[in-house]
Amino acid sequence: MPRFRETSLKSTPSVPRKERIKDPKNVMRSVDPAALLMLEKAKEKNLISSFDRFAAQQPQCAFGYEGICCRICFQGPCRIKAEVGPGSKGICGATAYTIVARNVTRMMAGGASAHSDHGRHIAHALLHAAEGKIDDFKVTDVEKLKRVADRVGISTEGKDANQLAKEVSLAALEDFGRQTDEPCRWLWAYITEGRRKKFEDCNIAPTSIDRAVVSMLHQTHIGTDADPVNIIFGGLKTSLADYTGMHISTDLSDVLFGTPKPVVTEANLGVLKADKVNIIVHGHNPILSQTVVNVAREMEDDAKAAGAAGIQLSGICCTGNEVLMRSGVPIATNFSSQELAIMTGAVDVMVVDVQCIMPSIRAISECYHTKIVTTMDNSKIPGSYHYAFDEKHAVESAKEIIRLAIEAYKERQGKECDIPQIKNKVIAGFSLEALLDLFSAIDPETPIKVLTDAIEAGEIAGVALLCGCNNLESVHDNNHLTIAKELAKNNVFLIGTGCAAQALAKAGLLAPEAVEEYAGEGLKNFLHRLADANKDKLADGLPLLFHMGSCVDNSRAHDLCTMMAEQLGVDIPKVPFVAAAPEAMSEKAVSIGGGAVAMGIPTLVGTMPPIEGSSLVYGIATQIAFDVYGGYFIFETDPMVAAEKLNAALEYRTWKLGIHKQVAEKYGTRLCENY
Ligand code: NFS
Ligand code: SF4
Repeated sequence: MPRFRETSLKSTPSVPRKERIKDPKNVMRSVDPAALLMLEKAKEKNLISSFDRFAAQQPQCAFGYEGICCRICFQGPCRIKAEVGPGSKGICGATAYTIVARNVTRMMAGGASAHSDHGRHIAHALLHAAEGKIDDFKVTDVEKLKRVADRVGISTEGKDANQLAKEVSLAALEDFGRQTDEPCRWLWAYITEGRRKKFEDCNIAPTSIDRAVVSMLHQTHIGTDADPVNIIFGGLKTSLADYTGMHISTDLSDVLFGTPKPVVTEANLGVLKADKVNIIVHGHNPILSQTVVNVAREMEDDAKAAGAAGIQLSGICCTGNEVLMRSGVPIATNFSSQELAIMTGAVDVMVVDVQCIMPSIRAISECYHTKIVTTMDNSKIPGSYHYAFDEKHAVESAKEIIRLAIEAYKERQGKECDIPQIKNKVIAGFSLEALLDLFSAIDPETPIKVLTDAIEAGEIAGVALLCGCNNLESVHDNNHLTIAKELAKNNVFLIGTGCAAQALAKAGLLAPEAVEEYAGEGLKNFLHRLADANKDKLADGLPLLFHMGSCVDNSRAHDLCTMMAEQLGVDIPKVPFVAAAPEAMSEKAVSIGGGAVAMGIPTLVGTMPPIEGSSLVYGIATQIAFDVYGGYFIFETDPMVAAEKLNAALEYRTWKLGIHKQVAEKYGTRLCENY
């Protein structure tokens, strides 16, 4: 018997709300040594960063923090002030559970919109490339294109790459705007039979992405839905629309720019070079960043002619992950420390696209020679340079941006840089294809069996996906590192995406040395076996955590989980697979989390989303979700306890899977379908 019942994980966080209020004077809230050095410098120079602003916001409004502030109509804001009496409801009579449910599902709709718009942009670029309307992009990975077409049910017979790409991108665009009642194709094609049935039964299969978002905004308008279960289930539909958009983004980015393969590179602010032209790409959309990377290679000589030793590219947030995965571009830092990168004084241009870009980078850049370049119509920052990045002139725009960086480099001459000499080796680039390729060195017939066998044999404890953001509610990167190390010690096979993977990369956990330092015996043996079988391909060894890409690439992790389910002959709620967003903060994280739970995955969130104001909604997220979908949220802000809960969830699932299999074998019956 495992130590925990699965139900005991669904409790309230071990740190009470009051104790989570932060020390307003402490701005040194990071465990990243490079970030800490920069925060010291910032103090000396009187520069303000998000760390100071976080402190200045304390104590934060408890109504907002708990999700019981409603601003959906302007009779409000209404706040739930009392247990009973007129103060227990908003002016319209909305109760805490309605208000909390509406607020959180609107966040899901925001997240689904962000991911999906990014996917739509890629689908358009692929369509226009296939139609020959743009010269700067083409189908790079024909094999991936065929795999995607096969998967979503488009025949590849007798079609050339462009014709197929056109059909695939049109099918993807249909998933955004279908008006009939079939579910989104990219969702249906990639999930288990059990999930398809579940989503149909619960009426949460989105028919199109845009419609799911619009329906959610309608459902949460004043005076529409007051039923928290119905609202949250509507939110889950939006989350599955988000999943669809993420999958389209990943698939079509791979088709356009190539499916990632293992790369060896570095991470943390030490990747900046004082004697080079430093360009940081920041945001999410690979269309821009990948073009900048490709063009920079051709413009090395221009940089040298200006007296620089070359061009140094590096990345922040998910656009950084995209170019890391495909081109081995080093990681400068992650979300919370983005301003600190500029404070090194070494960044010549920071070029940004969409999402997670702090408007404050512009004010910080003012203190240096750094130029901030915005590129998207829907994402501008007053006072920065705007180079409209239209896909018809992508290469020309990228060249102009690089020329601007070279000019800025010249301007920097004679000024001092403060680059912390801190960086770590990184092995990344593990698309699902790359991961399966590693496994196939041991079992070429059924590569995924290498992973599931090791779990069934008890060598490894299961799989954990570490994903999501930074959130200064926790000490920067601390939750990520603590949880990863604790899970590794307990022999959990680790995969990662987003700013979580960047935190671990900066700290050296994506280097082979980390396996020796942190992995438990079983995980160590497993990774050694895998490394030995792949010596010819990856002489550098294997990392402790396998970096699968940006946040939209959580779709790769979902596919891994689905393959495990199919190999084990069960649905996802039985698979020893957990997800964790230890420092989540964005609407996208809420959307991704909802999707993971609907898929049947225990999902830890290490920073509190605004739902504590309704014990009913809290219960839906932690208990009812489990009863209906088999997945559930674990809210836990103490990273040591969080790791314990994740380990327990894996232990319980592995144990139960074993029992169910034994029983089925003994009595010759079908495998029990209960969670
Ligand atoms: Ni994900 Fe990636 Fe980072 Fe959070 Fe922002 S960059 S899309 S939202 S902060 S992980
Ligand atoms: Fe207040 Fe109701 Fe308006 Fe919300 S929708 S602000 S609770 S009156």
